[in-house]
Amino acid sequence: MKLYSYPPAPSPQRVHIFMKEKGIAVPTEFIDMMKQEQLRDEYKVINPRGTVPTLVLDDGTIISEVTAICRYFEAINPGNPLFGSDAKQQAVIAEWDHRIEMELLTGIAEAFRNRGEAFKNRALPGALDIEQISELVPRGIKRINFFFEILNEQLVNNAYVAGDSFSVADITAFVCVNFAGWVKITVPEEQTHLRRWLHEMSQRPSMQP
Ligand SMILES: N[C@@H](CCC(=O)N[C@@H](CS)C(=O)NCC(=O)O)C(=O)O
Repeated sequence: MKLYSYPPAPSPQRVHIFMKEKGIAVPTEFIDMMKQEQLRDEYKVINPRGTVPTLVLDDGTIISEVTAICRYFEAINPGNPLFGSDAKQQAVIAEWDHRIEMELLTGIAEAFRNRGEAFKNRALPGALDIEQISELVPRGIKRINFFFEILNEQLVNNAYVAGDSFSVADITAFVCVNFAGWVKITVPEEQTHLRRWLHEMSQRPSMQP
């Protein structure tokens, strides 16, 4: 098994935190996104999508979605389940994890990639060159601020994002809340529940930079 990764980027970060929480170590090759190594032909032979992370299994199977990689790790290391134990817990965790990806992560990506020279014609990650749409920047900012309010509300009566135990949804949310800082959005003073949770998450050994 081998992981291809660029740990400073949000998607790979989710996998690295997950692995630390589960106590999993996998040989890892560094793909330098600053040098656009994810778009080189040598890498695209491994993952034609041109994205990181990528997990290659011993039989050659390629897994290139964060959630799919984490699910694979969970299945082969079922102790300390991060996708939930019983049916209800699994559904609630899946709901929050998916919402955070679809509503918060995509909002941040909209705001981050649709401005600036660095992402000119690179408005989406991966192999498809696509032009920026400047109107997506304010839309993304609005989506981030809205979802921070949703998270703050959810954390009023819940210790963790998906209830009373730590889960993969906390990892996704933690990475996203920090990623929002890349577009200069931080948790406002008045969102005390989200701030409490963020502080607690940042104390976990797996979340250390
Ligand atoms: N759909 C993949 C996307 C992973 C992804 O977007 N990774 C980013 C790094 S955070 C990437 O590879 N970007 C390549 C690029 O910007 O060209 C997932 O959710 O795992």
